[in-house]
Amino acid sequence: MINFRFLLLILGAAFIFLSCSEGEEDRLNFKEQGREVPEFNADSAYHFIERQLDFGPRNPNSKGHQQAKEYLLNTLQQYAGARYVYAQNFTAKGYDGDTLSLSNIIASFNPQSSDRIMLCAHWDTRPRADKDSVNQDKPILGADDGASGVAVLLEFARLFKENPPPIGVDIVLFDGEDYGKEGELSKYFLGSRYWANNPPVAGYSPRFSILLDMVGGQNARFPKEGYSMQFAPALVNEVWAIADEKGFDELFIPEIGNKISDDHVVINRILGIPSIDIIRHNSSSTNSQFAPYWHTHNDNLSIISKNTLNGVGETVLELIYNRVNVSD
Ligand code: AHN
Ligand code: ZN
Repeated sequence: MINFRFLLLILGAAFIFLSCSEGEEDRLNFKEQGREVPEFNADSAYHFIERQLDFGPRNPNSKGHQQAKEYLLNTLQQYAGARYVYAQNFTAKGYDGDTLSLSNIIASFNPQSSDRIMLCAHWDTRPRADKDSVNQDKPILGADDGASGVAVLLEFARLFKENPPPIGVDIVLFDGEDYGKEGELSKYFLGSRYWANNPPVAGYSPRFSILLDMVGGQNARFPKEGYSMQFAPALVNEVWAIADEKGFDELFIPEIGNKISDDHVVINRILGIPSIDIIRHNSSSTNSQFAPYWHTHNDNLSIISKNTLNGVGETVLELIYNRVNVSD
């Protein structure tokens, strides 16, 4: 009799243990939810790129940077409500003794939900065109490298207001991502590093994070980025599977790409949030890592493709509204 009770106890404990650990795994376990998914408007996303480019280059301490910050705050406040938008202001050491005034911009949707996901992009642009053959010391416009990821997220914000997402969503726009000189990683990712070391909400632990970087160019290809595969392969595979189902398999190609240092690596390493990067880059076999216009003055509106924006937008919206396992 005692043995039998003991056995029950063990079985009970095992059951509780297994159901808890399964609950944990569910956070990156996806299933069709039978929910309606709002339609991504690529014209609107394109317009959000134009609006950012109107301010000119948006590198730290520039006039365009200050103006873009105000624009992003105002626009997000319009969609999330003023109470749920926050500018995390901080300073960082730049080159030549400069002090950079930087801001991460955060907007929360469905703010009551404790069950959350995170979407991010960098909003700053590069202060130099080091891959160009002319005017290398002039800041770039960053239509793809900067504005595109932000524009897709602003379009999401617009849709979140009209169609509240089934899970809490935080949009985080990082500053100071692209400030560093090539080979000097310590001056890249200034915003994500500050944010991860000083999280505005203590204990913040979304299910996962998706970084969008250079998601608007013509002829874009998104191989499965190497660090993303290391940190959150289930999420990568789900996103690429959705893209395949929706006919965006020429954009989201089923190849393992290089390992690209970017804001998602910072988030993974410092906070342990499973994070992936949807980033245009070339497959390992190619000589050049990035697009031909990367870090040149050709990264302007002329290389932006609404088709690319649409493929990324529709794929990620399907994930958010219809694949994330949420019981309501
Ligand atoms: C490096 O260039 C080391 N990583 C790519 C991060 C980046 C730059 N994304 C946009 N610009
Ligand atoms: Zn860049």
